[in-house]
Amino acid sequence: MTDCLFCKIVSGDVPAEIVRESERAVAFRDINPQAPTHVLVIPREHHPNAAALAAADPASLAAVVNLAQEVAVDEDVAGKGYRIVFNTGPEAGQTVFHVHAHVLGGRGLNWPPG
Ligand code: D5M
Repeated sequence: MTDCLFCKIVSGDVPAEIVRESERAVAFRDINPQAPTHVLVIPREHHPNAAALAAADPASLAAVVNLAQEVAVDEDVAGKGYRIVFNTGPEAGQTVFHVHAHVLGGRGLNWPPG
C-alpha cells in the first residue's frame, strides 16, 4: 500500500530500528515505548488488522506470533512473561491500520489494561 507508514518501513523508505526479520514478518522498536521492551511485529504484506490477516493469510499471522516469541527470547522477557497486543479499531487505540503486534515486557504489566 503506497500511503501506509508500516509498508514504508517494510520497504525501507522510512527508517526504523529493526531487531528481527523473517520471510513473512518484520520486528522493529516502537518509537514511543511503553515498557522496557516494546517492539512492533508486522507482516510484510498490508492487512488492516489481525482478523483480516487471519482470514486472508493465516500463515503470516502465525509468522507474526512466532517472530514475537523470538523477539521476547532475544530481549530476555520470554521467561518472566510478556504481552502481545493487537489494538483493533479506533476505540481500542489503533492508529496505524497495518496490522501490528505490540510485544511488551520487562516490567510488571497491569490487568485490565487501560
Ligand atoms: O500503535 C501504533 C504504534 O506505532 C504506536 O505505539 C507508535 C508506533 N509508531 C508510529 N510511528 C512509528 C515509527 N515511525 N517507527 C516505530 N514506531 C512507530 P497503535 O496500536 O496503532 O496505536
